[in-house]
Amino acid sequence: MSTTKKRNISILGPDTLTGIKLKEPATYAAGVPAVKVALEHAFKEMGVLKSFNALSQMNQEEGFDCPGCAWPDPEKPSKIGEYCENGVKAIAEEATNKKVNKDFFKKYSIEELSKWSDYQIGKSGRLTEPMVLRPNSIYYEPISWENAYQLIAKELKQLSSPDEGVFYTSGRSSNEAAFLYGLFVRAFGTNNMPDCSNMCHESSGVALNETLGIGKGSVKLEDFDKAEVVMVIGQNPGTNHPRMLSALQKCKENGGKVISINPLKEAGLIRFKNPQEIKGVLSSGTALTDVHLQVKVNQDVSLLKLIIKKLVALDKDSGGVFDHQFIENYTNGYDELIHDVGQYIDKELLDLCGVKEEKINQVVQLLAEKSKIIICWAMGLTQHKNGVDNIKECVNLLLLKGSLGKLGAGTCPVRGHSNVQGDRSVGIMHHVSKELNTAIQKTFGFTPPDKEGLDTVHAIEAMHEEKAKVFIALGGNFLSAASDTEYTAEALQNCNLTVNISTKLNRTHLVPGKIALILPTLGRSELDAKDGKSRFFTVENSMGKVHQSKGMLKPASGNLKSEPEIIGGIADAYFDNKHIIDWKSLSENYELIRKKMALVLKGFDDLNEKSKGTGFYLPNNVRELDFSKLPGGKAKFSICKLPNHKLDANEFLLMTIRSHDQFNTTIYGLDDRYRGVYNERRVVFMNIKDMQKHNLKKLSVINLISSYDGKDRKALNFLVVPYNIPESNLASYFPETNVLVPYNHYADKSHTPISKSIVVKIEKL
Ligand SMILES: Nc1nc2c(c(=O)[nH]1)N[C@H]1C(S)=C(S)[C@@H](COP(=O)(O)OP(=O)(O)OC[C@H]3O[C@@H](n4cnc5c(=O)[nH]c(N)nc54)[C@H](O)[C@@H]3O)O[C@H]1N2
Ligand SMILES: Nc1nc2c(c(=O)[nH]1)N[C@H]1C(S)=C(S)[C@@H](COP(=O)(O)OP(=O)(O)OC[C@H]3O[C@@H](n4cnc5c(=O)[nH]c(N)nc54)[C@H](O)[C@@H]3O)O[C@H]1N2
Ligand code: SF4
Ligand SMILES: [Mo]
Repeated sequence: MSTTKKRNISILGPDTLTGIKLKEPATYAAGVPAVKVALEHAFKEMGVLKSFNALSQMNQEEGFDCPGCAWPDPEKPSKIGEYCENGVKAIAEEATNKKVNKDFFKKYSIEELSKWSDYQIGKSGRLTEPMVLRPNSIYYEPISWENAYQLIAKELKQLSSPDEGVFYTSGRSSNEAAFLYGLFVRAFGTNNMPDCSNMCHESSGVALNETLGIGKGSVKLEDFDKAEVVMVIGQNPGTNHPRMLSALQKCKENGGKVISINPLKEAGLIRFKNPQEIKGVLSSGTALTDVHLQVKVNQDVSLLKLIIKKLVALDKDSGGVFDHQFIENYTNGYDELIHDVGQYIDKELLDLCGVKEEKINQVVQLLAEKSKIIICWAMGLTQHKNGVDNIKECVNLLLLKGSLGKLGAGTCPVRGHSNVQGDRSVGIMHHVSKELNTAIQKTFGFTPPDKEGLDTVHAIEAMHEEKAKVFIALGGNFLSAASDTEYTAEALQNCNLTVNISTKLNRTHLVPGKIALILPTLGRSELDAKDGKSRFFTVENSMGKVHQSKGMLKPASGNLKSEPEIIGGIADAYFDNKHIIDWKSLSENYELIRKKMALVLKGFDDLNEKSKGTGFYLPNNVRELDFSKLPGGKAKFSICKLPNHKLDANEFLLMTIRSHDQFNTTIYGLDDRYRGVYNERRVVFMNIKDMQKHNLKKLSVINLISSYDGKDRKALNFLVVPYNIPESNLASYFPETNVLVPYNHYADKSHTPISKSIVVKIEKL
């Protein structure tokens, strides 16, 4: 356990083992066990009545949007229930009856709490009132809202430049809150708006913007019904987007094929027993994957290049494989792409990707014959040094096949947090958008800054170097989510003030700046009322559809404020109530915020009305095949390089992934049911041949060590679990392994940390 000098805090928490039980990995997802586990979580946290009350409103038209992932709801949500096991866990976690109040903080110092596991910390309950940690103190104490706002205002005013402030956002915030936050940060005078998406789909945003002119996906939910082929690459939907399995099921029932590309054979992609259907409970369910390509970690470009190369050969031989009309009309760079793939040798690509050629040929045959192709991906592609190229290679394939702008085809980056896409659409970004700045200037009468801001990795660096001194977070758990935990902890502790607007206690609260504030906020399932009238807000799902969400549960405490109100309070205090914007009135009136959003943001006109009912889609140029924003007015083929991993005999590539029982840094439980691991998180999945080579047995205990730029980083005490994973690859859970990710190693262009391909050695205990 590492500690800090200033306060005796454990940065990483305990590394003790919790009593593992292993079973065979599951061969299907959902079914009866999912319903059972979901209800257990719900009843334990919320009690029976509140559980049924909450679940009957979740993802329903007049209810609240699931606080889990960003997968869209169907046009007509099922009245029986439109949610999955992990959606239930998400709501149970938010609507828990347990409370973290002033008595809790009086009893436990942050030094003591920091020795608790993330699981224990998260299970403590909901935050109920604003708390402050004074200089050198180790106990949070209550503070009034007004004094908290004044304290923030004082610290912000003391900065020698607005660029010494860092304003983080996590993807659970509503559009209204995020818009107001972005507006305040710009009015304050900086673009330092790191976002959780910097660690997530930033590589997708960069790749899609450069090639197709929009940083979002192009498919809608109904495209899955019509798709002939769905490729799921670097994504584990059974755990992270469970209702996507229903979409894949429909695709299969309509004759479509599913190809999965993943170093692991994830249960959710093998077979699905839909718990919403009687047959899903009673029968053996629907087989999902037709061909699984067990690619080595971060060799997707090698694999895709080989697939494309084989398709080029087929197209030359017999024709009809590529959509030449589409290529001619809508793309640039075809000849260069064909020339590029021609330079590679099949055998070399084959060795690199580690997939059997016969399987690749099956996929090539499928792709050759079909043209309605969807490619879905998530963190398995984005969190590598060449994350952007991984996605560009997928776009290459879709462009060759003309699989864009038509029903049943397109790009599908599957988003993480339920409103991460919306937050970006309404202005959370460290980049400067001239268009947005002009619209803000016109609508609000102040000039936003035009200097690029800091993204997540650079914000950490700036805080570490004491160039940034105040850190404010609208949601999230920055310390545990970011790379290089110990370095990030030093960065946060260097700050004069750290502020977290949160629903639940997490480790970031326990690794504070000199002064720290916790500002508790309403969860999205809770009734948000003003003067006796309930308010709704809007969110955007993974497919660009904006709709309303209205909480109805009794708030965890009478002393919570909504996110917009908190932002309004901070802004009002900072500007001494003398700004061109009346922050207080604006922050309390969501209808007014939406009116302003409609004036500033493209596609949001008439937001108040349009967001009602099932909502509306934002404009998407790929759906219209309009590439006029790109050079030459056409979509772009890309030349992608192969990743360069030369591992020594004792080195591995480690991917840090999610277990079935967590939402990012929130640990729901200690089981990873689909992978057969129970009651333990400190595990490392390893190929049996590697175990033999390194003289390891099942459940041997090892340390993981990464060495970058001459610095060793260690994660201690992991149990070896023999698993069907390619040789020289390892998998382990985050956030426990984040300590291994060097803060200064990230994807080219997108700056997403390399959390899926960390070079590590192992140390036997
Ligand atoms: N229940 C639950 N739901 C969630 C989350 C959660 O933590 N829990 N998190 C949310 C968030 S913020 C996000 S971003 C998404 C994340 O959703 P995912 O991206 O599905 O999450 P990960 O667990 O990171 O899984 C990545 C998958 O990629 C594979 N993979 C890793 N490296 C490679 C590679 O090099 N190539 C290929 N082809 N595959 C690879 C892994 O084996 C794993 O199956 O889920 C969201 N939904
Ligand atoms: N090694 C490694 N690191 C990773 C990843 C990985 O795959 N591997 N994945 C990365 C990804 S994809 C992401 S998105 C980031 C996630 O990074 P974050 O978004 O920062 O982390 P979360 O764990 O989602 O944040 C959870 C906290 O959010 C707060 N919260 C929950 N709901 C609300 C709400 O409605 N409002 C407010 N204000 N607060 C709320 C709660 O206090 C809770 O403790 O982590 C990244 N880190
Ligand atoms: S798929 Fe995602 S959004 Fe839908 S219920 Fe499950 S966790 Fe919630
Ligand atoms: Mo994410």
